[in-house]
Amino acid sequence: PTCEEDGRGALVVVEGLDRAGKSSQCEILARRLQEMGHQVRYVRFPDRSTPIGKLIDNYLRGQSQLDDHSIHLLFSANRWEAARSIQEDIANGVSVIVDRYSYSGAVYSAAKGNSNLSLQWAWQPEVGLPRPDLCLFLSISTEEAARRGGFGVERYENDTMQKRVRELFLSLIELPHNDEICVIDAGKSVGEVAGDILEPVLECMKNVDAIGPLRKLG
Ligand code: ADP
Ligand code: FDM
Ligand code: MG
Repeated sequence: PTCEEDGRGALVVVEGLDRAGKSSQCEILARRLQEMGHQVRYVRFPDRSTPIGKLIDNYLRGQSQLDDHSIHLLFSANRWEAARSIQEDIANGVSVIVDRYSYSGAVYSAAKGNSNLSLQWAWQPEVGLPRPDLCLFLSISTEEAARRGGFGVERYENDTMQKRVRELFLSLIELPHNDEICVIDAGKSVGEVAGDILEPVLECMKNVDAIGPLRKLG
């Protein structure tokens, strides 16, 4: 028996720059919540395992070239194909921890220097997707992130891109409708960040039944 036997799960998204610590923190969070008796699923985007995800993976590894709008819509489609199962889990009392979501989707595409793709255009395909009950933005400077290891070979792993991504992330989280965003200082140690994250997540999980059913992104 778990505490959310009669209630729904929470949809918690973790966002941030490359090497902000998202994947490490998602794993720690999922494990801690499980140990506390909650039902949890950890999901990451892009989900490279589906047919759409394989197209994305090829693109990120530089194995294919795609129009900026086209790859953008594939990233969004990759979330839409997972939306139903996320909704079902949430309804069944399972909390879903998501590693990157619509914010990465809009921001990375709009950060591309050579595209005329606005943040506003990039957001549109996200409208109607399950809306996170809480978004944890792991905030880190590009310099600090770079110190955590050199850039890999994937697309977007370069200094110019990361700087633009950070600026766009910051402009997005300041929008008034994004009230569920919690900014976390990701420059601290792994353990400290994990501690800072746990508190707002537990608070959110306690409050989801007061929020009512899972909402949709607008
Ligand atoms: P992301 O998923 O955001 O790209 P990761 O969790 O994969 O980030 O972490 C990127 C790298 O930084 C890994 O080598 C990880 O061990 C290290 N790392 C993660 N969090 C911290 C931290 N708080 N302090 C120092 N190094 C960290
Ligand atoms: N990315 C990720 C996007 O450009 N759009 C998206 O919608 C998502 C979810 O893909 F550079 C980018 C961000 C990053 C790359 O990231 C894959 P991971 O977290 O290292 O797999
Ligand atoms: Mg990661």
